[in-house]
Amino acid sequence: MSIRLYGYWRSSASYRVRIALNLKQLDYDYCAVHLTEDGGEQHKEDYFQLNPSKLVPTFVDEDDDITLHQSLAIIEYLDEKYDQGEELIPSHKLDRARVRMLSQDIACDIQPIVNLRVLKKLKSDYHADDKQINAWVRHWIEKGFDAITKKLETRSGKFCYGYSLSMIDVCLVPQVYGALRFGVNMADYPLLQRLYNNCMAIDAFREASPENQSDADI
Ligand SMILES: N[C@@H](CCC(=O)N[C@@H](CS)C(=O)NCC(=O)O)C(=O)O
Repeated sequence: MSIRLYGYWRSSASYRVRIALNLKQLDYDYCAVHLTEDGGEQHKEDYFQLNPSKLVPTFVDEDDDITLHQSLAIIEYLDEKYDQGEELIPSHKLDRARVRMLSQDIACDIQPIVNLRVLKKLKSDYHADDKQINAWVRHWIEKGFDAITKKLETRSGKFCYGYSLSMIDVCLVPQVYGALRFGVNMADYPLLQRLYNNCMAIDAFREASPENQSDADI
């Protein structure tokens, strides 16, 4: 098995896949793609050949000649392929649908609106300043956090979906990291803060965190 993950330390989508790889107890090589230096390495020709979306992460399994994009698709693939480690997608179909629903509440309804390329467009074409950009990010994260708090009130236990880890926890932790970075007041989200803390007590989450990556620039 020879897995390579192309990612960026602060990218929440890359962070999701790093957590999943750790929870599945898989070794991998981390290839850093700098998203801001020199106009962004995601826009260079060699990375475009690997991922025409010009986004991270990209997952490569050389032994099986597999290249995958989209963090949730990668996580589901890993979970189906490898029995070892945590089961991230439940086997019962209704549980599975709910885990996907709550994961997508974060990965589809929050992160894409606050992604780097959206913020760059707000700046270049609509002349938003840093204060307005930060307010934009906080607004969409808070709207998303309000929604998932309500849904998790009836679903969570120690973790987002009851008492076992799932793909939702893998999505929540990077989104809380992003929220803290942009100044969301997590005191307004005690349930999410508690679930985040429970995950961060686990090595697989801590080792995947941005500040522990080889390309961390802090
Ligand atoms: N839906 C994609 C999102 C990928 C994505 O938005 N990646 C961001 C970092 S979190 C990125 O590469 N941004 C670069 C840019 O906006 O230029 C996934 O889940 O993998």
